[in-house]
Amino acid sequence: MAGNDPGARPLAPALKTPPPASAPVPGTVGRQRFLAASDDPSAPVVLLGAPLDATVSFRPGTRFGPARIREVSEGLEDYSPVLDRDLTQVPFFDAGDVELPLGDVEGSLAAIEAAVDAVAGRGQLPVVLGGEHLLTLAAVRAVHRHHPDLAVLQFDAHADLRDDYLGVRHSHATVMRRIGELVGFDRVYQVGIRSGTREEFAFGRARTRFFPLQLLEALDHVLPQLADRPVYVTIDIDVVDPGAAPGTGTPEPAGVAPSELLAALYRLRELRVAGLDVVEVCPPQDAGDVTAILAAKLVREAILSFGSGRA
Ligand SMILES: [Mn+2]
Repeated sequence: MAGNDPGARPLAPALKTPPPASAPVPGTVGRQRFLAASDDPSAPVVLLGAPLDATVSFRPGTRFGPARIREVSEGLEDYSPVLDRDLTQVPFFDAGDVELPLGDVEGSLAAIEAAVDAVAGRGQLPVVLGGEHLLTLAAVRAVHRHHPDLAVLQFDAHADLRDDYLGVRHSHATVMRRIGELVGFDRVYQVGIRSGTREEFAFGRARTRFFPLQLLEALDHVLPQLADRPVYVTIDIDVVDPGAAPGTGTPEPAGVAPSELLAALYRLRELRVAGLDVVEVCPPQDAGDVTAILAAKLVREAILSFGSGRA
């Protein structure tokens, strides 16, 4: 009996992740980094992974999104020929992933909110890698605290406007409903939407700035309305056609081309973007990583578009 042997040494303590408070962004654990990330936690842009994968309704796996997006980012150049700028000119810090209490949706949202709040509170631009779309509620809560006049611009195949999904109010299928309740439905701009219930479409047409079945044309109306206020941009990768972005949990046929989504992103350069995410990348469903690579390219172009001029 080791316990009775005065010569017995206690077992080595279990390895623990570092106390979250010591991380540059509270609650995060560093893993691999995105292409060309800087070592400076005070960089004007902070990338955060939020591997939430709790309420997806069809095919799970978004928890692997942030890691895979970082991994494949190494295959991209750090130079954007469209923006004529490279990632060394726009320093950004990769804080790693928010550590989530698995199975605890409310606790996970609180952890994501705290991490994004720390970034936004320092005047840095949070760029969040998902993870499922529900994480956007946590991120918007945090950014909204620092920008009370925040508007939210959503690119998505789905309206995500259900009041509940199978009785659950916090779900990736209800996220824009909850966000509208927070910031005001007249500040929720929804483009690219091509799927939802009759009730969601009726609700969107009546309450939000709802632009179903169009993307670039919608921006002609949306951009002038957003000109004077901070904007949180949420990009659900399933807005893209599943032929070009199959690695997602709830694919919806007949979406836009990657080039059209990128063109939309470039048009947002004139906006005051206060936060951004790319969500719903599901690596187990991907084909040749094309969806993760597209997400990485969107992240690079977003950093180069919205990160400069913030230093
Ligand atoms: Mn969505």
